[in-house]
Amino acid sequence: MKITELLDIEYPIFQGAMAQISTADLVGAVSESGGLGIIASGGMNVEQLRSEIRKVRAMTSKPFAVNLMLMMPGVDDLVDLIIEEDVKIVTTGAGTPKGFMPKLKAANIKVIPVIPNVNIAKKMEALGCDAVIAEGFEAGGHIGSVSTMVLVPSVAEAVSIPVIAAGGIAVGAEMAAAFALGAQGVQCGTVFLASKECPVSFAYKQQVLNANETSTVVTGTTLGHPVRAISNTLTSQYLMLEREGASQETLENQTVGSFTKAVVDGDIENGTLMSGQSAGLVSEIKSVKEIIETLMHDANRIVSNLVIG
Ligand code: TUI
Repeated sequence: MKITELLDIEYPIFQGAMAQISTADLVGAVSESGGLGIIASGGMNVEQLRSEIRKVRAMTSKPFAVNLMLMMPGVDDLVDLIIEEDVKIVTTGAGTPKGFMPKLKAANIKVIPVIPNVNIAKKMEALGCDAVIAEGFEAGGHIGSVSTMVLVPSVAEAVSIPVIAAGGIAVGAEMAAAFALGAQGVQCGTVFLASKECPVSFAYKQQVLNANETSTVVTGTTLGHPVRAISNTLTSQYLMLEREGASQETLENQTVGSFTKAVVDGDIENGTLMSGQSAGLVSEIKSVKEIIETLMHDANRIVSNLVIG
């Protein structure tokens, strides 16, 4: 079954769950425009998540999802809330949803994990997941090590459930390419970060618009949790400390509260401006509706005109 039919959405475009960013304002706009809006529950408690779910429902009657950041403590309570609030679709990140599968499936919830390689994709299929989001190294935030170009066809070959491509996708040409690689949909974060409806500081959006394809860097590789963000004073200091072999404690102290500094305060030098490499392809702030319609229109036009050989 097509992913649009499976989830009852108009367009095969997911909005990536960005912690502290993908809240009702953005999610409601994406779902109302025919894509799949996804609430990022990372950093939220039960009451905050309940409030965001209800705000989205006040904005749209169309389907939306909640993302579970599995590294976060307190996920159990959020799972119970999702079931209680009758949310129909859950995406997961940064771990395996194994422990929650019986509960989620008993509640008839579609479960769609983000995965960084074929091995984990196969495990998710065996667990009974409904689809997977194959997220490449180009993505923003916490990332795996395989590029989208290699990951998507490898995962599409290895599993029979639908594959959604993520990491680096911001324009129609890339959406067309993702479908050519075997994906049935795309998930985009960075392009929605720069949307009118996105609640981040204007300074953060401006840095995405100013970025080119070389503007992001990956920090945290030495600690085993690589994170992609726009290069600034904080990432330069952090990378220097990593090169000098600084301790885990020293490195972790560098980034305490740094994401909030970027999202809320607009501190573009000392905040962590998580973003994918596709920031280089985003040059103007558009409405969510315009972003979705442009992606669909351009991808279809490019596919129709494609000639090989
Ligand atoms: O989760 C993400 N991206 C994120 S989470 C996040 S919050 C954060 N902030 C600071 C430091 C660290 C995290 C920011 N960005 N993407 C989805 C993703 N999932 N990428 C990689 C994975 C993943 C990794 C391992 C999924 C499954 C997995 O293992 C499954 C297993 O077999 O245990």
